[in-house]
Amino acid sequence: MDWTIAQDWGSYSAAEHEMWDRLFARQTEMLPARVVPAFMEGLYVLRMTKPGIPDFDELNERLTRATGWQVVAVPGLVPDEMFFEHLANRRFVAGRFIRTPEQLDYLQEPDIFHDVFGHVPLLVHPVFADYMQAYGEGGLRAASLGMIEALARLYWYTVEFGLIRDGGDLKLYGAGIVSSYGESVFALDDPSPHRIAFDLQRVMRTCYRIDDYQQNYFVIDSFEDLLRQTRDADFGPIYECLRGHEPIDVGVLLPTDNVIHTGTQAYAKSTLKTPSAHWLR
Ligand code: HBI
Ligand code: FE
Repeated sequence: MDWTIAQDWGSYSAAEHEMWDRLFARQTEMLPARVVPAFMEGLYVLRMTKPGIPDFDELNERLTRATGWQVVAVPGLVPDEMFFEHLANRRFVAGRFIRTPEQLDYLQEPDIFHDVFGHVPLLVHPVFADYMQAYGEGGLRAASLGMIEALARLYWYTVEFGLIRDGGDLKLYGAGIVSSYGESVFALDDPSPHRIAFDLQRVMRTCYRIDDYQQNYFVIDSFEDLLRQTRDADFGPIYECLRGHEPIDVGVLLPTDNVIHTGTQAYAKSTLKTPSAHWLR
């Protein structure tokens, strides 16, 4: 049981295709100036500009030719080790359902727009494709060492909510950001969040929120640098060091941080929820 199901593309309704087109138009109208160029290149290579929900069979013909990756449909979140197993074999698991109009701006569970529009275009980029597979392999090792939480933070602050330098600018690349209209603006323009240069151990110790915009964003220099820092790292000593340290709360800056922007945290303070335990990981 690998948790995969048929996408059954023929069963999507006109309303579901229209929802995809509505989300796609809203994002592609605002992303070109904000998102890392490799993302837009991936959209074109995969012909994702075609109207309607992408048919995974068509998508995979191009994606597999580009980097050996394929998208497989799953019913929802799959168990961590199964998730890592798929990534380690260049299979990206994607929900096949699409959000309803009421969920336009936020839903807790990743839908096909988050998974396919957000995550898949960068899988065309050879170095990012290598990073995602290395992440899967690292996840399987972490699972055997009881360090999944540290790996999940790395995923969260790179694959889901990462920023990247592009010349003198900061650009978006995290899927959780690029699939969200509001956060695509907030992550770059809002003075509230901290923007901190990526540091592997710092990220693996840093808690994150799943219920609202991030209070911290971490900035990589390039996908090459991210891959170099992770694939070749010896995680043994890193895990030993992590075991000896408390997690770092969201919104906190350390004296050792290379801070790119010191956030006001005004947004987080203004939307102060009583973050229950499951919202901080
Ligand atoms: N399952 N379908 C799906 N999609 C994800 O992004 C996902 C998952 N399971 C676990 C998971 N992500 C993260 O917790 C990993 O970082 C462990
Ligand atoms: Fe995701």
